[in-house]
Amino acid sequence: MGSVNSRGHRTKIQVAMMGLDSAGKTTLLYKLKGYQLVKTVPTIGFNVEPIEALGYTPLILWDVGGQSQLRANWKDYLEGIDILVYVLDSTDEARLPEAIAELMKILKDPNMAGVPFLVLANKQEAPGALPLLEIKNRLGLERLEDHCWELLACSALTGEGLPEALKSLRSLQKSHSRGCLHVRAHRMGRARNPDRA
Ligand SMILES: Nc1nc2c(ncn2[C@@H]2O[C@H](COP(=O)(O)OP(=O)(O)OP(=O)(O)O)[C@@H](O)[C@H]2O)c(=O)[nH]1
Ligand SMILES: [Mg+2]
Repeated sequence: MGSVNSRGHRTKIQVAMMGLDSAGKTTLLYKLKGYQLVKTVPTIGFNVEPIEALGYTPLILWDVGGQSQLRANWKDYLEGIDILVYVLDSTDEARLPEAIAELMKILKDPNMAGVPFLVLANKQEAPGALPLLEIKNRLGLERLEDHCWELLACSALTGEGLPEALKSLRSLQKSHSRGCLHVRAHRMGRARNPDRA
């Protein structure tokens, strides 16, 4: 998947987006594209879109279907990726353990060695969404030593947190090539201190 020019610079940043079914991946993809809110259907296979911003290397965002019978195929999308985006449904407390277990499986894949990842706690605008601090504690990502990661709150519905998500992807991509500088958790519209997330 990786794309490098003759000077060794990335011409595209390949991003795989995964997470359980109904986490909001497809809604996120099209919101990031700037489209009007689209009504989604469960993704069978994948959607892929370039996300371009003036002056930045384009991101190629692969949105992979998350239904349980499709997850065996996730590994096929990990080869050559620069960053993983893992989307959680913050309102689905019942399936949070399953979502975390699937993330841990992905991180064990040999293609994920050293690959940074961004966890998006989506649907944060919904009543009953788990607070980011609770999600952060349940994820226990501090234990991971082999990856740079960030955790962000967002809403694909309102678009809140998405500019920050794009910023995170840029900084994680740099950390991929320069070593891990930081791990962070950001809450929507609040201070950026992880202890206050
Ligand atoms: N309240 C709320 N609902 C959302 C948000 N993002 C997505 N949804 C809804 O969640 C449902 C599932 O969204 P999708 O984007 O299709 O989910 P997906 O992760 O692509 O699901 P699969 O393709 O099956 O893997 C839809 O009804 C969306 O409208 C959000 O930020 N807030
Ligand atoms: Mg989908």
